[in-house]
Amino acid sequence: MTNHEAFLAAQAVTPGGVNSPVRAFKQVGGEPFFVARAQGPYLWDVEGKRYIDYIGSWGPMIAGHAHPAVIEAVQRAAVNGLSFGCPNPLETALAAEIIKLVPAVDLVRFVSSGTEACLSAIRLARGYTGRNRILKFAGCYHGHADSFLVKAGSGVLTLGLPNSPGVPSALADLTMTAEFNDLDQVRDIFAAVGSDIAAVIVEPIAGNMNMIAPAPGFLEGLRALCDAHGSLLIFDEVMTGFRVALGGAQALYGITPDLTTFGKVIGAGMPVGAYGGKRAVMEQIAPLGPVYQAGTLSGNPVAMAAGLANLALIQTPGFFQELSARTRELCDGLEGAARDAGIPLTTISIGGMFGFFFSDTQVTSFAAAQRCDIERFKRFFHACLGRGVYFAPSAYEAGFTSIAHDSAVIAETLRVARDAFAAVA
Ligand code: KE4
Repeated sequence: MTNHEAFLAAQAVTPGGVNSPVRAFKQVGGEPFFVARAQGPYLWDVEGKRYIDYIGSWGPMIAGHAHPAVIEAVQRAAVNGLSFGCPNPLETALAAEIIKLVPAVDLVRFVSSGTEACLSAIRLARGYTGRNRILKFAGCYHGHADSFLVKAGSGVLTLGLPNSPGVPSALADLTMTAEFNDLDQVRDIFAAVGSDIAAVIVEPIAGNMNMIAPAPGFLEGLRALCDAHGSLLIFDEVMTGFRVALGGAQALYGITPDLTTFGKVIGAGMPVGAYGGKRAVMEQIAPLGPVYQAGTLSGNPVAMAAGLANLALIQTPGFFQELSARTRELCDGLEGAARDAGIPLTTISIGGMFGFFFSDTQVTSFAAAQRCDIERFKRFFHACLGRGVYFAPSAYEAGFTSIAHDSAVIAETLRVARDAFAAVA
């Protein structure tokens, strides 16, 4: 079977032939390849072509694909049953591990996706504060719950407008949107309606507008404004959690959010999300409190076992030092290869997460990310893909390394990138 045949077959039974839109290559053009198997830093498609993978299932594969310890944990759990719908000790063990690694979290609730974690956190914040408004940031993504599929309206309140059909405007209206790293704008919004804001939700390091770090003082400012107005600060660490550092972005920046959402790494590729935070807030969740949230497969033993194996691997001594060094080596090499080709390129890397922009200046805002040379990105993406290196199929996504991306893999990547830059110069 060829990739094209696989895509035709998929399109016959699934909208767009994919189960998540970014996989369809709409942002870069062309057709997606279909994966037959993965191992370590590699994917193989149905035609047997091998790719060095810088997506890693969008974050979970921080130990590399099909890590023996994760596979063994999944197999060991699976033979005892796939899901019970009853409490099991593995849920307790994974919750305890997250609490150990993230001091801001006293209690954890597992769900089955990052979307579910973020929508539950928002409901909890609204239930805890008795308020309805939330504030998010343009370019930040918190999954596809209605309250998040909202774009900024006009005016200081930047009242929400649906950015997808099917999102009721009455609900979108309750989501205000500010610019990431624009603390003055956030201050103005709080000055206007701070007493109505249940929560601010933010990716502490933005990974859905490519990768953009918080400006100095930005996260601290959000913390202070939430404290001053009785709003909750929610760090969406679905992507950054256990990815940019062992304790996530909150450990890097020394900020204590009221709630944190997790996903990806804590499931090692199995469907897991989680939200957690201060006991006083989390105790409002059913069955302890009145805020309802539930899930048939929440905390299922196979997913918990996979997550436990992944969190054990990332606690191996020197894991994040090695991961960070390899990611930095990749980015430094990309910058050097682009420079030699006379192509403006800036990069960013933190832990096992990175971004590169076809721009001659550091990108610190969504607007700046949108001004980059997207057309050249598309050509570079395909020039790399054709040579066996798979970067994210969108200029607005971050990249992910794993501990399996050793120096030899990085060196091979940079040889390919050098040729690809020459091809798009
Ligand atoms: P999921 O529902 O896709 O598990 O998680 C939603 C989510 C929440 N918060 C953040 C910060 C996220 O990055 C995500 C999902 N990330 C995307 C990649 N940018 C998943 C890839 C996809 O949509 O297929």
